[in-house]
Amino acid sequence: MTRTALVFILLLAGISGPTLAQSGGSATLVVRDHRFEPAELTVPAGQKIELQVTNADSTPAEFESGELRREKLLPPGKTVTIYVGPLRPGQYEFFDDFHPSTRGHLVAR
Ligand SMILES: [Cu+2]
Repeated sequence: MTRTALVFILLLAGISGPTLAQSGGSATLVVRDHRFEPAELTVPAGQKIELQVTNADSTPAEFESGELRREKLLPPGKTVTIYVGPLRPGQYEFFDDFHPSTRGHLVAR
């Protein structure tokens, strides 16, 4: 291994460490035009997730999920924090209880 390659690997390790730590444990979700953005949200399994959910619509929404056992009002224009997990690997459906066709899911892996 050349010295340059070693430096590159150390650099990569240094970059990926903090980036993983940052994305692990938190995620953001937006309700806009009665759709979840993104409709599929990947989060790390096995740890508590801080979900920041913003309702960008001018009408109230309600984040609800039987699988995640959460129900939280999302006033128009507000951001609400919802804690979920630690989750086993898998898919977890959620929807807007005021607009049940507004659906999405978390993928824990
Ligand atoms: Cu409800």
